[in-house]
Amino acid sequence: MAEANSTSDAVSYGYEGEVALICIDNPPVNATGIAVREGLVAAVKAINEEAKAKAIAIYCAGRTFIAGADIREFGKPPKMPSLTEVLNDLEASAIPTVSIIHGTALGGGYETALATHARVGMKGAKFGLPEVLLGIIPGAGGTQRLPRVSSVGFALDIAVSGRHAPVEEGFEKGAIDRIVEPGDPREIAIAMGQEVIAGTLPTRRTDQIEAKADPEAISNTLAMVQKKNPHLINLAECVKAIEAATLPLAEGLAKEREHFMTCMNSPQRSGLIHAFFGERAVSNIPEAKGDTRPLDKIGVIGGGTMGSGITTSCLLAGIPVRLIEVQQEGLDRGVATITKNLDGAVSRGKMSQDKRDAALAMLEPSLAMEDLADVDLVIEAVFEKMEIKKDIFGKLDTICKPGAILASNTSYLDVNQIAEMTNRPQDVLGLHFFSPAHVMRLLEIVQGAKTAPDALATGFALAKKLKKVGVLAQVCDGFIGNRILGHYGKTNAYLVLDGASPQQVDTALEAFGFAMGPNKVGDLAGLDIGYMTRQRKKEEGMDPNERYAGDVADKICENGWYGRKTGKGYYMYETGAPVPNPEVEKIIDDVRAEKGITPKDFSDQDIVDRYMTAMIAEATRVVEDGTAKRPVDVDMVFLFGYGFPRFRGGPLHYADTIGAKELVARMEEYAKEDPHYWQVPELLRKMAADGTTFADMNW
Ligand code: T1G
Repeated sequence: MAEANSTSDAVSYGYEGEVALICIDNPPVNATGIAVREGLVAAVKAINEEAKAKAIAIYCAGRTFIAGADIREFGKPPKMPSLTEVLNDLEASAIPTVSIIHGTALGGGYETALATHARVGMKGAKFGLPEVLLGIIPGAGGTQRLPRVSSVGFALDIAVSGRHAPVEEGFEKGAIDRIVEPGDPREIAIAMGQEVIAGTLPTRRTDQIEAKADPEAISNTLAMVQKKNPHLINLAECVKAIEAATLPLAEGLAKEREHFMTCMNSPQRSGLIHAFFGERAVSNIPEAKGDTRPLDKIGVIGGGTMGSGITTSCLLAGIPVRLIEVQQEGLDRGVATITKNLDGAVSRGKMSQDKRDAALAMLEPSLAMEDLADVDLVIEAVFEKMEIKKDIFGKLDTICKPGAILASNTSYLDVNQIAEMTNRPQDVLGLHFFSPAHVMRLLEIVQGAKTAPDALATGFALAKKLKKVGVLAQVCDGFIGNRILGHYGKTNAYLVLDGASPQQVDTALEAFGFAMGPNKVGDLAGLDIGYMTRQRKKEEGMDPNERYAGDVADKICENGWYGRKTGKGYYMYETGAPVPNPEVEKIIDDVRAEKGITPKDFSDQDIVDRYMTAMIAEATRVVEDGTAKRPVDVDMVFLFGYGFPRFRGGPLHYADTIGAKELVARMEEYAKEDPHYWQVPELLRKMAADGTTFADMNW
């Protein structure tokens, strides 16, 4: 413990002259778990009772100031004292208090700082109230105290965006009282405590400051959140809580509590917290740990959409790339796309012009595969044809240095077959990026039968370097995401064949929370990709029991309508918002007539239930056969690669809100129409029988 007197496992206090120091030490991020809450109350009480100090300075050990309440405590029976009570005691301290912020002061952490009588931030530190990203709102005074020390407008900005703001900006807005050079938090705590005593660092009790009302900012923000995030309930709750900041603090805190509990009790909270921990859990596996190989230079083969996106992602991460194409025209197109991607990042304020120039300078275009002899990793991103990929890996085997990792960006194909084209299958794996590869955060890391542990761990190291969410997948047709998509995508087609319109399906699923319905997504990605996959599957031979799902989509493609890139698909893309393509309606009617289908009415809920049940069915099989390690891995694939609504946590987190019994019953009901398609996974039957949930299978 940093200080002499421990008041809990995580808090200690001591004295330097007339300055009392409270140290919080609760790794990894000093979250305000019960040990911190109890320890802090006891320390403030003891120091005031001992009456030896004229100032109290609060600082944290480790890499950061308090990064929030302990999220792992959510959903469990609350332990007293609550953080709100702790901070009210802290604020009432007769001896003035100051908080020393290094790293990040977030959520309950920044609320702790707001309850002290002055806030000092080290240059480079960040602060924020990111609770909304977890489906809740600040619940320990943040919505009441920030408007008092700063303004209602700034409080709305910080709390509704959830962004981590630099302390320097906070200083300008009154949210931070002093900026100091970075240094040892304890030393700075002593110095700032002395400044409080000397009166050179003014202090003020936040509860004695009145917040100035700003009804315009409140109504504008309310309108904005309802327009921008119509699904999320907590943003409006947050605005309403901040609106109460003009009340006396005790009343305002009570209001905040009401809005906080509304969010706490919403399923959105558990979905968003599942997403928070899931994003970290996917790389918290043995395969992601251990030795890795160097990633100082990467080779990318193919300058198409995927190749140039992957190259951009590497350059943005500061990794030099050698880009290989077979013809000058293709190479020029690749370089042009990469340049456009980087310029886009500059125009969106994501990077400076200097950084853009430096990134582009690390790009080495080449027409010679031999130039890959010295790279650490090759990522092949050429046409999705096995023969082409096999040919390339055969060549790479003779060109690349020993120990170089050979990866394929294939979306479906068998990585083991590709690896067999080399004498080094231990160096081969799949690295499946998602389009646009410099934007989409998902990276499926596909383990081949002979992939070496350090090659696999290097895949995860690359994901971390590229700020991607790397998820381990085993080899099968389409790995985790595309295999599941391949299954539930048919439900979309069956719904249209049996009576729903493509627009109704899209609208129902957008109301469920998807950013875009499946038919709009098809138009965006290009309907020709699905068409080629269906042709490949036909050539490989389909199960005679399977109901073909491609009748309508095939006819659309056979008209040369591939979606946005041809201006026509399920929708027309002339001017403004896409409008339904009336000729598709005719195609649907013709196909139904051909197949003797009498269309039936589906409610939007029917559509969501069938679509989600199909997704859950195949997702269960993917966990059952080990293609995915745990349900959370499937969930993160869909959150970061398929636009699944984050507040629902992912298909299997969502499945637990329905329950295995109900899901089995639904599938058995739907199976009356199509027993082959609606087979119930054994795992789901077992869960229905023994009451286990997908959450029970996560670790
Ligand atoms: N509670 C519990 N564990 C936490 C945590 C938290 N608040 N924050 C991080 N961790 C764990 C995380 O799971 C990981 O564990 C390890 O710490 C390192 O995190 C009343 C109710 C601080 C910017 O939303 O944004 O306060 O995987 O890998 O990339 O109003 O963590 O190693 O086992 O993310 O350097 C509000 C959440 C809470 C901030 C560091 N606070 N944390 O990022 O490391 S709600 C937040 C972060 C609240 C009050 C309300 C980031 C970080 P493991 P990491 P990092």
